[in-house]
Amino acid sequence: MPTPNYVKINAERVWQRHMDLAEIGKTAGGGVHRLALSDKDIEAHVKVAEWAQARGFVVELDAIGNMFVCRPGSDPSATPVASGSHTDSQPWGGRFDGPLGVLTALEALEALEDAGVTTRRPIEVPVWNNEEGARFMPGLSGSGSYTGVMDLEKMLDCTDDDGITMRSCVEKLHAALPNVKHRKLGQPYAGFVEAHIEQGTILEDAGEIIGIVTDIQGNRRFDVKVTGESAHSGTTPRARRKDAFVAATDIAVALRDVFWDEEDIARFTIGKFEALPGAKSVVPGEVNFFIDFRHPSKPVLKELGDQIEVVAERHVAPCSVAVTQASSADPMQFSEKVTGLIAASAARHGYPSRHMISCAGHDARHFVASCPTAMVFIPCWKGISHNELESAEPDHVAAGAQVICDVLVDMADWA
Ligand code: HGY
Ligand code: MN
Ligand code: MN
Repeated sequence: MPTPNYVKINAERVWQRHMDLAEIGKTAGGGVHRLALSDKDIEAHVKVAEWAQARGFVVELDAIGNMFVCRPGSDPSATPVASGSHTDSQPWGGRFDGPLGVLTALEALEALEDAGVTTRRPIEVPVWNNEEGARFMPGLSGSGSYTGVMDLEKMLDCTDDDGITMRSCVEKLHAALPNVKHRKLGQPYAGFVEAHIEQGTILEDAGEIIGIVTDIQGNRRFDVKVTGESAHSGTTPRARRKDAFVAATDIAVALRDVFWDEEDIARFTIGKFEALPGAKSVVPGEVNFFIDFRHPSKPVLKELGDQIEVVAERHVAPCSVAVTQASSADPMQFSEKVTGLIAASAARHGYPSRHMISCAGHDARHFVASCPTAMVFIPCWKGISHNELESAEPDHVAAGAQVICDVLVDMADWA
């Protein structure tokens, strides 16, 4: 069995790429504000495309605004393997959530190019559109449309809070890269691997460098609308009020108790809460809030998620409530064919590692059904993410890039 063509990545280059990309949409707090296909996110796509084209890699775009960096293999008829992630961020996000998966994979291609190594299969680096869902709900719609899990036209018709459609933003991306070829959705992959910061503290607490990600927990997300009656805050007695804020907060407190578990596995979050009309002397007549519920167990997702509407109805009088499920995704198990390669690479380089599940959602989930897929985690500072303070160590970024490079070399040689 010939020894695979493992090559050494360039640690300085991959770190500098992160710092350079972080300048695009940089916030005063040292994070990034780069919502999906905003001008800054489009600028980030153009920057990655420039880096790729400077190395002679082909860059392509598809109809949902995914971008692909492609490096040919010796067998052009072979199904490509891929590693990638996203450049869009949360409103006040960090420099590594997303870019780590794009830039470690780009580094792998550059290291192969530097070493003059040709793999059998072509290798692609996808930059998935709208992973975060911070601007356009649902998130993961780039990889979701690509794999057919989500409907392309429906995702293109999604609008942000200002009524701007995803479709118009994709058109702006295409216009920003006029010489880039378009390709149809759904190019199959023979294998997919994604590097990401852990967004938790397990690796950092254990002093380990590589997370061999075996599963992604599931989620259920809900829009909750509480309807009462706007009224004068000075003249309206409590007995006559239909105060949507009081009802919504009663529901929220009751739900917090329902979702509280001793083992602290359930993740129940109300991250967006809006009282309308939002005037200081008006009893709120409407409250809208968003629930993000996550759990590794499918039965628990069903049992607890189904409680939301029941509990809301129980606590809402004299107002009314509408609970709508915005999205859901089952827990997913990754392939041992790929986790085995990750573990072997970590051992080869002496990176302390562990098998673990992902509590965050990632584009990789969409490839589990169609090809061997897994993820590589590296630690991030105090597990902080979706926060401008998010940070990672250069050595850990380099280790992630080296493992991604090894795994791509292995997968690209699969028969
Ligand atoms: O929310 C998530 O799990 C991902 O970071 N977008
Ligand atoms: Mn992410
Ligand atoms: Mn994220």
